[in-house]
Amino acid sequence: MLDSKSYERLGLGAICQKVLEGRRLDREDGERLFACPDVVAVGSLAHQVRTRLHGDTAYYVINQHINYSNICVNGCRFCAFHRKKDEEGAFQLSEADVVQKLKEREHLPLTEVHIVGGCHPDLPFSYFEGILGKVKEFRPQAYLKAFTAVEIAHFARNEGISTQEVLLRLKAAGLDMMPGGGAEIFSPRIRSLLCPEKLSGESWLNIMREAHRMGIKTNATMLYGHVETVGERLEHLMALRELQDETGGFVCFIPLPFQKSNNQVQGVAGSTGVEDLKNMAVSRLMLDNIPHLKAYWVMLTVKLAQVALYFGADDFDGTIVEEKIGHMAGAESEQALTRAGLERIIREGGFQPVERNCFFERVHIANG
Ligand code: V47
Repeated sequence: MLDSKSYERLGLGAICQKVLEGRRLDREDGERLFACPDVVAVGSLAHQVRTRLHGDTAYYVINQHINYSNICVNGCRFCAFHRKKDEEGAFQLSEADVVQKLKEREHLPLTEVHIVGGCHPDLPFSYFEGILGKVKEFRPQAYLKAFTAVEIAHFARNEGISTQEVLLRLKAAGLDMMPGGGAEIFSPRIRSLLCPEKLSGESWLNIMREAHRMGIKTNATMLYGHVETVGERLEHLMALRELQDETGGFVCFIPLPFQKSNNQVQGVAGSTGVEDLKNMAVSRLMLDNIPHLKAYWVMLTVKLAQVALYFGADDFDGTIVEEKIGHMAGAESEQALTRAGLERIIREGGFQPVERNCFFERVHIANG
């Protein structure tokens, strides 16, 4: 922490007081934090909260990402991953392909398999149930974190059933948790510019509410650093905070800095390192009821993600193995990290690495 005079001088005196007393920040506080030129001052407040919640622990997970298809009816302008059905580069994995991907990493002690894809026009719902079943069969010890709220709405529409029924059937097929993707920025202004075909922000929140009420925990994301305003970021964070007050179902928040290659968002420079760190810190400070904050190294780069552990983040995500969504959009990070690599980065950052599962329960490593 800086001395109180420094916070006063930066116009953060009242906010510092609230943080120390564990009181909730309002939108005006968020605006003041974003406007503060001293990223270290903002970060020090977030670090105070992070340390209160998690001490010097930094979590990681041994996981594998599997994208079952990039064929998508939505065509979001920021996305470099999606393809139309007959377009070059379009792919769709069979159950056998999914199992093959798992087999290739059989040696990894996975606790999480993260499965997402595009909104495919005509794959039957039984395909998704089938994939979950196969992954569970091959990896009975791993939790399945699969399908964003956007995919859930899409399955329901295609199949002519309710989103509740979709969730119930996926749960029966082995779904343990849902990832936080597809949230983008809830602002209707931004959605009409960047992803007009996609589920609205309000509907994304409604599906998460439904999942939480059914006992399905989820994560949440925010895509930033494109054409959104700071006010729109704050509205997004506060909408998540409000739903979390109601359901308590969000486990981890993941800010996703926009990657600018190979997509249709033109003339946007992307976020800078300081902006990424400030965004991380403000997220930690505003989201006082979401326990975990992920420094997603794929989008941030490994080096900045390491620094972000001092700006509010307590999680480093994991091994990942094969990542497509960020890398197809120009992410410069590695494709995968090893346990040793993750632990080294965390330790050299001055934190204690702790392996977790998708619910942030500690994993006890045999003979470890
Ligand atoms: O939903 C798409 C975003 C998300 C770009 O829940 C982009 O544990 C940046 O949600 N630049 C997928 N981002 C990633 C995601 C995620 C990752 C890791 C863990 C979890 C979790 C969730 O990536 C998409 C979309 O919001 N995205 N294009 C882009 N150009």
